[in-house]
Amino acid sequence: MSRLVVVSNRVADPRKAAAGGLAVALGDALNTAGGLWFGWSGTVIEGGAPGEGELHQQKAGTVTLATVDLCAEDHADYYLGYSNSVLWPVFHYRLDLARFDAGYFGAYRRVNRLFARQLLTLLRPDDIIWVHDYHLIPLADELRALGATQRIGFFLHVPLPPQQLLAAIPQHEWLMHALFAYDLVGFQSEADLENFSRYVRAEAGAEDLGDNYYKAFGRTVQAGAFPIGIDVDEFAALTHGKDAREMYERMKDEYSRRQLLLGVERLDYSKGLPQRLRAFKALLKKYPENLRSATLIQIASPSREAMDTYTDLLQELESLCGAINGDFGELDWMPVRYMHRNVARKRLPGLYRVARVALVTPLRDGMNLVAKEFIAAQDPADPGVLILSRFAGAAEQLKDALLVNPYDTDGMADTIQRALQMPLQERQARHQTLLKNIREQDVHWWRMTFLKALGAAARG
Ligand code: GDG
Repeated sequence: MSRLVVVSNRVADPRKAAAGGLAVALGDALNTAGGLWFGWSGTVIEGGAPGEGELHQQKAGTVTLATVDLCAEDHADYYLGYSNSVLWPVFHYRLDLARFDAGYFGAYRRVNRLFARQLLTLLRPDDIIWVHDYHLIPLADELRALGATQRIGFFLHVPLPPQQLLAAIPQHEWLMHALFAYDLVGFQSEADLENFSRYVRAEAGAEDLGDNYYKAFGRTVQAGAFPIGIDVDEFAALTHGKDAREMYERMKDEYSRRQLLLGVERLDYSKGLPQRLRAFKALLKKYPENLRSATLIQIASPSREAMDTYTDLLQELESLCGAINGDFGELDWMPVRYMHRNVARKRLPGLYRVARVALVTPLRDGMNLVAKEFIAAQDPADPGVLILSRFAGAAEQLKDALLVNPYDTDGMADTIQRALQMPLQERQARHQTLLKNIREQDVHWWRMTFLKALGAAARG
């Protein structure tokens, strides 16, 4: 059995319950065959040399965690710069927020080269390598240049924008060319796959060989949509755990008389937070029966705080929440409870379960796992309602959610009202289908489908 090598910008110990996300998703697969997880250590070395970084290795059960430090300049230009000031905004359709600084691209190449060089020393001939996300698009190309012949797959966790947007990145051709060094490229949704197919045909004259194989730049690659899921059973178990139950009991008393709406995400401009608050305000205006009753708890966990775009958003949110509470609040009721903090993962399901409505309304999202976690945490006998943006990858699968356009403030207010008034029978029926959706395509399905396709991909 081949060893699995996972490469992602950040590495986590898959044994730690607090890890969540990718760590939970890949933990099993890595554990099974004694895998290797490689990435940035999270350490920034002040005054270190660009393109250089020490390699550290540590055992976490059967898994080896191998990490590389970055110098301050590489962290600024590769991570905050090219990855999060160019690729993140453009891939989320936000050209207005992108900063095409001259130094960023050089650092992106340099760090990918550094990672390739360090990773190569750890590789075995029959390893299967799975590279994750936009920070590492050129990694396979760099590995190939050093002679690596292993199977290498890539999964993009964020959306791939349409050709005309992608083409705004000065190095768009270089990036897409680099994708052809993989044996398999996976996207979250059919829409992303369609954008890839259109781009490579229009910009690179790619030949469509059928079965999602494309030939361009003298190379062949297979592409596919592999929507990521959650571990439904693990999340259900968390929901019935002590911490989540405590959270549920505590909140239930307070909200038995009120209707709780909930938003949970990293504080990020892709998540549509100001739009959501405006829709909530419109709800209170248009449907005054919700005054003194509907309460929105918004958890916005801190993210990328070193960046101006994120601090600007923070200020905008604080001012919007303050204005709504000032205009509509009463001495014994505040419409918005906003928390710019992280809630412990073990407690999160308790909050999901007490909510009558979840507002998952990003302007763009690769998938969105909060939507799936919310479904998994509900009581099937009395489930809450999921309001989901049509622009989240998850909307392709979760058709029984109430789908909204987050730019349509009034439309969103009407949908919230509908959710608050939805009869029990309809809530149960919708939840049943949604639960089936997230069970059928859960995280194990995602991982196995991707790895099976990678193992079977024709070598080009
Ligand atoms: C990227 C893509 C894609 C959030 N706040 C807290 C907290 N979280 C956890 C959630 C969930 C995870 O973080 C967020 O995952 P999402 O999928 O919603 O969003 P991104 O972080 O943007 O992830 C996304 C994903 O990759 C996977 O491919 O779905 O589209 O953008 O698990 O629960 N966890 C805790 N406290 C918080 O306050 N503990």
